[in-house]
Amino acid sequence: MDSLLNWWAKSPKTVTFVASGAVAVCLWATARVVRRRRTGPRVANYEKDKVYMFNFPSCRTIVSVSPFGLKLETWLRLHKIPHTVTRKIMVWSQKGQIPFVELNGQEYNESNLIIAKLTEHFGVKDNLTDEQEGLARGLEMMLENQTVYSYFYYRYVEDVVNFINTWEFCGYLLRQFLYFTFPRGYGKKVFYHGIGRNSVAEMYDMGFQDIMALSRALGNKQFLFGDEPTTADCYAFGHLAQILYIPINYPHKKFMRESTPNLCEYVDRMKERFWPDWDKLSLENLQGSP
Ligand SMILES: N[C@@H](CCC(=O)N[C@@H](CS)C(=O)NCC(=O)O)C(=O)O
Repeated sequence: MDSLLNWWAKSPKTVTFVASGAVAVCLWATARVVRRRRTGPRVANYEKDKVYMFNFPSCRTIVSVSPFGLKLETWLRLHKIPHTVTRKIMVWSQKGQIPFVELNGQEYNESNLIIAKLTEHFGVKDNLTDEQEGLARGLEMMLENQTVYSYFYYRYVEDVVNFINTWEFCGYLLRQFLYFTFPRGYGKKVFYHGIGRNSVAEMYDMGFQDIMALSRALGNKQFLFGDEPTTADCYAFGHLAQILYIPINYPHKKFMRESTPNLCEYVDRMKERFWPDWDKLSLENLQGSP
């Protein structure tokens, strides 16, 4: 014990790093074992045709730091689908990601596949023309296959410490581990995606151009396709809310404020329309479990 304390006194950074690595490995191994052992649904006494969604805990200024989770929750609200949300860390889908849902004892994962499944199951529809459907698909894929990597690079690589500090649901040791691993993991991720082979300025500019395209598509309308919101608005809100509401200095936030004020008003409009309980939920769910 004494030698451990001596080691801590001599090199606190190394000890913190080794300890946080050990904690993270234990959490990861536990999550794997729990995932493998699970044979039935997480929610055993489920109500028929009720969606049980799993998402990250909240941060003070945003209900979910997962754009995919925020999109899906907003979509469930848009279509008034009966649901409850469990906000926890270390609860992963069978594919190892968040968000995911259970419906009638069956897991569905990957947010876009979940939306497709629930659209069919609940018979909900957006009432768009074929042309609008085509445009919506293009905007959704732009957001999820390019824009997201542009702003994720900032938060997971360039400003990871400030970003992770908004995650009150993570303990001290886990945060130390994430400061170290996220920039490396995301650096690789964007490199193999391809966008990361460009300079950082080019990567950000690609995100700006996407945001400008959304702003032009919105124009003076209330929502992307008119006076009523549709699924495409849930995608846009899920992502743009990350940029506007998380208190870090994304270059995309400055760009939006200076160049696309219509989008800033639109994000607030979506929040007001679907999230009257935003502040309450954000503050109520700050703690992860375990
Ligand atoms: N394409 C997935 C993306 C989900 C995703 O990337 N979720 C993140 C949280 S925002 C996650 O679970 N990351 C952990 C991992 O990928 O290992 C979806 O739309 O559901």
